[in-house]
Amino acid sequence: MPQLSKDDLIDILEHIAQLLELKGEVVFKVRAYQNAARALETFSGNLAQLAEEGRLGEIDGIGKAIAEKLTTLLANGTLPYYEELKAEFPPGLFEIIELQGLGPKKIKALWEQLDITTVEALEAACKDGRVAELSGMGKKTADNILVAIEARRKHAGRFKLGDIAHDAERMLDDLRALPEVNRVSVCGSYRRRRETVGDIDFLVSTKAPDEVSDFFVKHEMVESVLAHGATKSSVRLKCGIQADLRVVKDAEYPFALNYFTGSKEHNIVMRQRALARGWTLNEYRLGPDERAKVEPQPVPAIREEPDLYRALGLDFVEPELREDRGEFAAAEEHTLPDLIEIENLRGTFHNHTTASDGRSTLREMAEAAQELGLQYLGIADHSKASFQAHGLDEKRLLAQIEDIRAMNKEWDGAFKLFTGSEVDIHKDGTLDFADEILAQLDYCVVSVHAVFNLPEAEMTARIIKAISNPHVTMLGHLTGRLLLSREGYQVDVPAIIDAAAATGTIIELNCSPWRLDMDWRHWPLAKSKGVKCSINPDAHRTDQLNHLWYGIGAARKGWLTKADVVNTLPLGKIEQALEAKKTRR
Ligand code: DGT
Ligand code: CA
Ligand code: CA
Ligand code: ZN
Repeated sequence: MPQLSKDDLIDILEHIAQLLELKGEVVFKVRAYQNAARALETFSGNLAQLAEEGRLGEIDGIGKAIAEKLTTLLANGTLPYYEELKAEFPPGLFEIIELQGLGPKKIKALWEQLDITTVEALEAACKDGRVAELSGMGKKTADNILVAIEARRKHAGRFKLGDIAHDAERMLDDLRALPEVNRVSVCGSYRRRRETVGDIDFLVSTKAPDEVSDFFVKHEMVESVLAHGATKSSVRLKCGIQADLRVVKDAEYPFALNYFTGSKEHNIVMRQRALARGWTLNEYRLGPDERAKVEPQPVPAIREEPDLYRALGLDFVEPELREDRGEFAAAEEHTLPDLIEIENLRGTFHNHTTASDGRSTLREMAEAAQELGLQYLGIADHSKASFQAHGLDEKRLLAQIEDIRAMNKEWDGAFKLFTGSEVDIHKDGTLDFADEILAQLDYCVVSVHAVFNLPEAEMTARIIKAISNPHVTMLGHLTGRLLLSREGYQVDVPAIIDAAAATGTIIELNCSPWRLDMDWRHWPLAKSKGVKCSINPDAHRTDQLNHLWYGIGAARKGWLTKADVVNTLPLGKIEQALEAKKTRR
């Protein structure tokens, strides 16, 4: 069993304080636990070692009784006192405790007088007027509780990276602009570019923690303050997501940056590697482990994150790869990939215009692509089966090809639009356009847009049949998932990857932040089979060309390099890549 972390201990202390308050314990006893939690937050030494030496009570703010409990927790991972205390309460009450703005006194009154022990019962009692009738509550309290229950529902889930990235970057810029701030970064799942994010973690090093924390909690984007301290603050942003700020000394920064970037799984291996060298690693420092069974090696100076990796015998691991999915072996063997960067992109495919369901015209899309510095843009409006999306029939498609050819003459080689189509894959795997039509296009993407509910084997066969057509250049949004709202359809992804490899079909990384499909977890397999990726924004408006930023994050998370992604090829080379499948033996 892994040892409890400092954060785990802080959570337990805070929880004990809440439960004691709910029980009606004397104030000083409650305070003792709250103070101990605060003391741990700012403590930067080696907890495990102090505990082993029986010296936890020497930490300012931690008394003898709590020191003993912490020692037990660190040694055994559980604490009988805590387990017994929790057992005194109905489990549903713990969810009520989590509601914003409901203190222990009110929770106690609701429990004792109305027998309310679940959020559902609380909601009903607020609605039928029973809560308003309790002494010291009133209609206003009942209404506030309903708002808190609603907020809990809304915030229970996770957020799409694309829904919070703007706020995260803005806060980052604003923190960076403070003269007091020395170093700053976003950490956590955001820095690792996960497709969804639970909360945003900011880290700052400064000599003026109070000023920086005050700035953070008073920021214009903040809706409410959940916690406010010199080293740790939490807020709810107006967009709904929680954001944490950690403030450390500059010497602690590389360790905190690494710890709070995670993932937890990655951190565990980092700690083990430190221990193996006779060191302990936590969010504040790398130091000699006095309990070490091996003779500790001298601890090297660490100023930046790469120094830490080097000290542990590793090449620097980019944040996107820190999921404990093979990065340690590769970092040891110097075989980590040189990950793709946004500057590597030369163009992109799968974009819509007003001809189907897009909001920007062909010319607007072309101009926006040029402004982004791209050399080419692939158009792919819907085909006729997607009638809700105003899909193009053969006649309109051929007319669009003429328009594009005329426009390309204007640019005279400096920029190029590629003619294409996002062709629907029918239920039986046939395509929405005949080969004679497809043969006139520079490229085409094929996608499933209807009949999602096939059994896995049938869906897999349907897609494989579609991509076996030599005119099909790439496969669009492989699973059809919509993040946090629609599961992808049942499909055997490894079998599709094999078929793409066998047929020479490119697989799209649809980088609309609603999709990010094919998922980053499958790209290492695709790459190992030699399948190429095209990072496609599926833009329906000029500003959605910026989805490419999410695509780069997802591609990096999938271990992809510039060489794995076709739309890094410049004009003059990309044409051959689009033709490659048709000219295969
Ligand atoms: P999220 O917010 O659910 O999208 O995911 P993360 O990865 O941002 O997780 P979060 O915000 O709870 O914590 C940020 C990082 O802090 C996490 O990636 C690793 C580190 N961390 C937090 N709690 C623990 C822990 O109990 N043990 C270890 N080893 N690391 C932790
Ligand atoms: Ca987080
Ligand atoms: Ca967090
Ligand atoms: Zn589509």
